Amino acid sequence: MLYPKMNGFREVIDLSGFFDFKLDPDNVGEEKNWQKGVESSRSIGIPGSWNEQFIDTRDYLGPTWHFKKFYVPSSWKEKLVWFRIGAANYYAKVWINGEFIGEHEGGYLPFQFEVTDKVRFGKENFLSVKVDNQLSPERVPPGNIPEEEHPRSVRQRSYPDVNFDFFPYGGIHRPVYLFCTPLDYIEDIAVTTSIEGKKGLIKYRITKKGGEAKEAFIHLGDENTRLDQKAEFRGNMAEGELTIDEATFWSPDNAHLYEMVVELLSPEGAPIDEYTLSIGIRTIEVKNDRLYLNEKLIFLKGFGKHEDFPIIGKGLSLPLIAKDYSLMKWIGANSFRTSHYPYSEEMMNMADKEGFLVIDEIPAVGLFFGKGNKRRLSLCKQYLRELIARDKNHPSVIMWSIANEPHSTKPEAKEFFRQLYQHTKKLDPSRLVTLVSMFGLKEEALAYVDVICLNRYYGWYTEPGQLDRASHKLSRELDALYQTYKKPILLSEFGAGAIAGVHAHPAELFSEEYQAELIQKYCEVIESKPYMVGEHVWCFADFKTAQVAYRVALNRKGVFTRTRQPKLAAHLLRKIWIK
Ligand code: GCB
Repeated sequence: MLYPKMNGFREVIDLSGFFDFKLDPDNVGEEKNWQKGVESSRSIGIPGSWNEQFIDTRDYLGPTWHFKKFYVPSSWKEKLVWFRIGAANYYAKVWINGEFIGEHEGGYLPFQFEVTDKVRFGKENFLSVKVDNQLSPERVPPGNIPEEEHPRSVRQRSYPDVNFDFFPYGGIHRPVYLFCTPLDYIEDIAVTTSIEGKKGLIKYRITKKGGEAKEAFIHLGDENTRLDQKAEFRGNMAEGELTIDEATFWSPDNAHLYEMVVELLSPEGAPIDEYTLSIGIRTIEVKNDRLYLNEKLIFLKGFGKHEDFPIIGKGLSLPLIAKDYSLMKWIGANSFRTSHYPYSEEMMNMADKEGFLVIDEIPAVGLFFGKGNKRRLSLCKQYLRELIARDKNHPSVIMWSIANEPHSTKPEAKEFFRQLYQHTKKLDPSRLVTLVSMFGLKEEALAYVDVICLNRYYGWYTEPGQLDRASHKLSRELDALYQTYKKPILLSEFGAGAIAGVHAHPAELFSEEYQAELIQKYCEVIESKPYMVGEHVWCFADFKTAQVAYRVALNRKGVFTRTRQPKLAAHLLRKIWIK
């Protein structure tokens, strides 16, 4: 799926801004024809979650409506018109001028519909989007799970009753675009790269729709290189390969990007559509239980993160993205995981530019097994399909994560993850696949994955206040896990809660000192083991969770506060990571 871009053949209108907004707690909107509008509403800022923009909506998770008038230029008459939402959490239904356009399940991936026949050119149009974020055991990620389906102690039940540890913000979280393409257009481009000595090889596959175009013209370049090639379509697909003899490879040290311009040609040879992609030439592989980027050993230093900020909730904020990358660079990180859902396309583009290695995770968090497995599996497959369609061309993405901490002690979990692993490999054989585990040795599905991701909280949830015991247990467990699977291991979460400004000497729980000491001890253990391929601290910044007795207003495991000020641990990590 291509991100909408402006060029000589395509135009984009960003509909983000204020929308009219209305709650629909009794779910009567469709019956009452709110598709065509409502009498009373209030304004909501989009992109943004609805929870914190008003004082009466914080815990509201049911159906809501977003309305907006928009204009379609008459110059678009000879084009195809598309409507696209970057992400809406959790279930969205769209109407234009009262007519149903389409729907989408899953809160973190883009969806688009061709609406050429539904819009009025040169006139005002009316958009209504129903977004419903009810928690349900049927949904992924799940919530409101009945006791008999997934027993938990009363103390673990939060409000709202989510089966994961972040606030279930609802709303239109990413940009709403109207865009146009030519009638004959480039539908998709997929690129994979490889390396032979100094050579960089780029394989591409272009798919087109409509018309009689027989050829595409491909131009690849940077300040030193310029390659041009024609590719012929067979049916709707054209494939080819480009070789750069002295290529500059993409890596965190040098995030070098080439520009690839694809022109679609009419049968007479005139350009009729165009799309430009940024391409990084790099390889990623596991050899002898180690991780190699561009045939060189690589060690991942970084974080699990969240999309989370006061007031905007999970809404896209470009300044926040810029700030987070600048802090990650300052601290010496080279990677992060999109815990626990795909992040915005804007965040992913910046990872390519800034040279960060990304573990790209689907929203399969809090998975449990039993009734409803079939639906959960098919949703996870859908998420992987959509995620790979969206992110396949990013050099920054090195690994797909198929789940975070599934409650997978039941036998059916093994088959579930075998299928998900195979599904992912089939969709993208060029990248590694991981599962982020809390069960460690008891997690049978680790037999399938390429890299083992393990989350550990010795010294926090267990052995609180006893850091020597904690590192000893960690060391023993890592060795045992490696002996069993002989696979590279990434410690994908470890950390301690620290309330900024709370100090204790000797260190104790919730003090900045304790968080810093725990992180230091963990890094020492991890870096002493050659099979460990990285350390991702949990978490980059404090973040909002549902209300529960063991969270102090926020999850405090951030090494930065929620508003991005460093705690002691941030300064310490900078010393560890910038050597
Ligand atoms: C985990 C989860 C993460 C939580 C974290 C914690 O293992 O993957 O979502 O926030 O632990 O702080 O408990």
